[in-house]
Amino acid sequence: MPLEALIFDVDGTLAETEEVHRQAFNATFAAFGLAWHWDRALYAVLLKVTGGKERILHYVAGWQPPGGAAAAGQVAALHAAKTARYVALVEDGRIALRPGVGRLLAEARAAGLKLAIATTTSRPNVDSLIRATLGDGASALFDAVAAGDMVAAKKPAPDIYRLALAQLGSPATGCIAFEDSANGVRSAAAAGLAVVATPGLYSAHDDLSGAAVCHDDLSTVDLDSLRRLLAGRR
Ligand code: XBP
Ligand code: MG
Repeated sequence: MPLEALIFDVDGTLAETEEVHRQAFNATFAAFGLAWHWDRALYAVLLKVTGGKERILHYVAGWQPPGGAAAAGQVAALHAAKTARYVALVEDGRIALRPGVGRLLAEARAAGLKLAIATTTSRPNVDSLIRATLGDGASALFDAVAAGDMVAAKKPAPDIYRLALAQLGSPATGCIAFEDSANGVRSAAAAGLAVVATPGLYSAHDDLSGAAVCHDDLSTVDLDSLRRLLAGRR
């Protein structure tokens, strides 16, 4: 099966976004009068639960912070406010693509490959990141965007990758996924995809053994190496 498409995770893979997510969560908690603060060490633990709403509910259940019960009842409003803050921070230009990402996207498009996104994060976050890092109209680079609540079960479940594959109309055997985290690698691998892993700030110690290959970043990854990787799976 020839290489047809590249499917990218967003947070930690396209860009190091989690510090901006963390900042947006904390600012939102303060705006809602919640005396909560997620420092880096706590956030590393909470990140094991994917999805912002799910992460807030996990924190309330496990840490029982003040005001937790009431906050859980308005988690959708809390999360919508967090998304708005995150988008504003991204539009401020706080985030750059990780090394090699922009070049690999351009090479793939030039070679006629399809591009897709498969992420746990919310769609407005994806759109703002693509616009801020790749320019206005860059969403058109992607043939498929599977994001956030478009599936019921988030990573590590395979659903979001299955949705991206369905949107692409491509078989898993013709695609390669790019992921930074254990949850992401498990999700993509469970959907039958070969995975290229690039651990980031919050996933440096994750178990990425389900990936076909692991690189510090994507700066050394080119289409020839990806085609060899896919051929080697058969
Ligand atoms: C990472 C996540 C997301 C973000 C926050 O997803 O787990 O939940 O931390 O985004 P991925 P939301 O690596 O799959 O992109 O608050 O919008 O969920
Ligand atoms: Mg990720």
